[in-house]
Formats: sequence, structure tokens, C-alpha cells
Amino acid sequence: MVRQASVERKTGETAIAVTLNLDVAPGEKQAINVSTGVGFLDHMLTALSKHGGLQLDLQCKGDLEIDDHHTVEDCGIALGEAFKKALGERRGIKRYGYAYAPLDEALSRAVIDISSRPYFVGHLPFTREKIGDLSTEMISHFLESFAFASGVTLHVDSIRGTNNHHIAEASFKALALAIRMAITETGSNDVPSTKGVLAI
Ligand SMILES: [Mn+2]
Repeated sequence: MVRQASVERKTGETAIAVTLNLDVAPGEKQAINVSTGVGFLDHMLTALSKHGGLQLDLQCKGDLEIDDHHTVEDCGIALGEAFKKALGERRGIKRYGYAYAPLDEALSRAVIDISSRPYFVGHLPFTREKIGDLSTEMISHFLESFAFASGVTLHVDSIRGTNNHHIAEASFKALALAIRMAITETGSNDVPSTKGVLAI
């Protein structure tokens, strides 16, 4: 079964088309193509896909003449919706995932529960207002939007770091590795919950 989903999302503020494949078949080339108009967000989503073993095509045309807010938030929502759809009934997955990732002096940790209990807690103490053309406050907002749209519980913490580019990138890489663990197929056909259902 191919774990893939496409989502199109159009509002007065953004137009987004996203196709997400949770797996790369043996011998297949991992395909990643991200264009949001916000360079640093492209860099983070590419890192997320690459290290998560995901295949992602995400194209966004947003109202960047205002600022980056709608673009970043709506990309988080659209990616979350695609992730939720690609997971389907959430049968036979590990469900929990956790990882640390360093990038030089920066160290981040991400913990995910593919639970249908949307929640986000982040500790990302950036000291700059922007990294490239991405507002640092939008990084937590992106992760929150992704968590709520996909129905996952997500905690992302910067444990240390001084370079803001490194703090952000280590956090997305930790998230990538946590996601990979959580979506790993166990070979079972079971829904990993005592409730017997996870896709709500
Ligand atoms: Mn980088």
C-alpha cells in the first residue's frame, strides 16, 4: 500500500498544492521539491523531508507582499492535512517517535505521538527576529499548525544553541527523525491504541 496523499488548499491569502509520500521504495530516488516563496522555510521543509525519509512536493503562492505569516501558517496546515490523509487509519505504525539532532553547537529534541490528540509545546528561544526572510516566531506557529492539522501531539525543544539558523535546523531534523520512527510500520495490522481507534 502506498502511503501518499495530495491536498490543495486555496484561500484569499494563499494557494497551496502538496503531495506527500511517507516512504521511499528501495531503489527509488527520494523526490523533494519545495517552493513557498520563503527561502528559509523551503530549507527547513527540505531538511524535514530528507531526514524523515519522506517525498514531498509543496508549492505555495502566498501574500508575501503583506508578510510571511499566512504563507508559513497555511503551509503548516496543508502539510499537516496531507500527513493525516497519508496515514489513513493509522494501523500498524509505531505511533510514538522521539529523536535528538545536533547541528554544531545546537541540540534539539522532538517527541511525537500520532495520537489524534492535537497539541503542541515548543521551546525555541530564538534571539533574532528573522532568519533570512522567515520570522522566527513563525517557526513555532508552523509546528503548531502542523500538529493541529495532522492530529498529533508534538513537543519540540531546543536544548542548547546560539546560532539561530542552527537552532531551527536542528529542530526540524529532530522532528524529521521522530516522525520517521513514529510512522515506521510494525508489520501488524493493529491500531496502536487501547481505544482501538486513532484516526478521528
Ligand atoms: Mn542550514
